[in-house]
Amino acid sequence: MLDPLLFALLFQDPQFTEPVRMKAGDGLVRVESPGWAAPCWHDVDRDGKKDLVVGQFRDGKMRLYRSLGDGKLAEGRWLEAGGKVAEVPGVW
Ligand SMILES: [Ca+2]
Repeated sequence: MLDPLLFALLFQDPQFTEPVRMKAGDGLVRVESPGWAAPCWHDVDRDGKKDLVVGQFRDGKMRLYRSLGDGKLAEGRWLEAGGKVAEVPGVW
């Protein structure tokens, strides 16, 4: 017997909305070359609202867009750890 969720995924046509350019502050959410941004939602500042974290492959840095609520994001800034821009080791 199939799990009801698996059944729904297998036998329903996926429904997608039109893509939109996400805004943050006065600009757009951007990724840097060469891409592979792997965006994800996580409540980085633990205020109960999920923030957008967008990585960049070069230097392993991540840009943080804090959620302001109501679908709005603050201008992006590099994610920091210990007062420095955080970098994921082992990335170009
Ligand atoms: Ca947050």
